[in-house]
Amino acid sequence: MLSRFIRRAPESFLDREQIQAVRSGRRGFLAGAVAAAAGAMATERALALAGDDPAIMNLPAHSKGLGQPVAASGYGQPSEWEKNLQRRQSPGLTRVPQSSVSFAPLQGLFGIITPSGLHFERHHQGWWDIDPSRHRLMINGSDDSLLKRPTVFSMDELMRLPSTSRMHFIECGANTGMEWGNVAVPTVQYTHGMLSCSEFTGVPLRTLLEMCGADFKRAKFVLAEGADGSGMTRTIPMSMVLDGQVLVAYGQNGEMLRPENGYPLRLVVPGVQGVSWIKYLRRIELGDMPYATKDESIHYVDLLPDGTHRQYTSIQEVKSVITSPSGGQVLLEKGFHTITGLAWSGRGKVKRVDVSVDGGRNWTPARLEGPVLSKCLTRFNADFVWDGKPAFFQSRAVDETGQIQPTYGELRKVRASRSIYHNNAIQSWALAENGEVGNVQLS
Ligand SMILES: Nc1nc2c(c(=O)[nH]1)N[C@H]1C(S)=C(S)[C@@H](COP(=O)(O)O)O[C@H]1N2
Ligand SMILES: [Mo]
Repeated sequence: MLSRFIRRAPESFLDREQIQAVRSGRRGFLAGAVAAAAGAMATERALALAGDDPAIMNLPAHSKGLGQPVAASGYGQPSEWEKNLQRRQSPGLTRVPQSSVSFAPLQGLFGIITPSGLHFERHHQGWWDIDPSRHRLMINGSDDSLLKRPTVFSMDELMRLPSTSRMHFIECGANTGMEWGNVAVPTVQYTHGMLSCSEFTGVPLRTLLEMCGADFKRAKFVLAEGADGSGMTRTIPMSMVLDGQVLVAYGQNGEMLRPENGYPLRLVVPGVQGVSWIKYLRRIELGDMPYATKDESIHYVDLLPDGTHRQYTSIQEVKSVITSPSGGQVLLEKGFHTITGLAWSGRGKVKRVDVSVDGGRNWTPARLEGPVLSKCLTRFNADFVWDGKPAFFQSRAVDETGQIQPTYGELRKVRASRSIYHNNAIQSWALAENGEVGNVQLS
């Protein structure tokens, strides 16, 4: 039985074992595995490698029987074994689930794209699955001189126009908000999970405004309005629209937007806090001054140490977080581990990420995994060999404009600790001798 198994699938089996061997630091074992892979595998060697591991010694049912038919489900679902990877709500954070948040499970994601079904959700008055054949986008001016041809577009009309696809992160301005005062939540899902990244497809807003005859000299501001009951409206400066980056988007990761994320139409405002990415987008109005809507004059403002408010901020500043090892995870063995995380900046590309395992005393540059795109998540990795002693993991991102992610100490000097929004401080995770990782704050 054993030799038959080895004849059938030696390479894939060895690859997995090699990875496990590296992870657990069993170097001698690894050398043996590599040697065995290189040449024809002798039976004794294979037996030694397999040990008495039942996962190898007993041929599993899936290697003997007939599998599932194609199209068992018309829309594929994740493996049964991945059920634990879920968006989650923070119990007690909000009073009703319609005006609430679900956080993306950053600790379990790879690369930079967030699977659409795990994209964080932030609704002010619940989500809707709007019939696209009845959805309209109206574009008008606050007076007719700002826009020559006010127009109402159907989805069909919009989807005939030249489109573009671009990968961008979206982060709620309140992400990491619970941590302002002190450590508040246990896992990276709750500290940083109001963050996601997708490939969005849509029509540049600039193209639509040109079609409608906008007076770009006088129309300095854009008001975007959603079709849900929240009356979600935000002012966007025209300067942001003119460079072509703002999209009226219907696509997300190769398919239509998910209902939770604004189906059938949402605004994509790269680099800007999530609240400006109006979902269920139904109206764009051009104006010659900011609109001072409730979501910019009352909400999403920062209380400064001198008691004044910082309003109309929009860019999400440079930030990063180690997603693994992170709070709630456990290192099972000493030896080699990969430190992995995400970095992003609303001002452009991430230039560098430094990683520390001693709470910020020493820093080493992490590897930035490509592609490194503007206003998009960037994946970074760094090597860590655990000697069994306590450690403090931190990451610090620098963007292409030279902005450096601040420590809590530096951020609180200018912003005190009573804010809710715009916390881009360096996150620390403490590794204990028993392998448990927890959330701590170091200044
Ligand atoms: N129409 C509408 N647009 C909206 C919101 C909303 O409640 N209604 N919430 C905003 C906020 S605060 C954020 S952070 C993002 C969240 O987008 P997501 O739910 O796709 O993650 O949508 C923004 N756009
Ligand atoms: Mo938000």
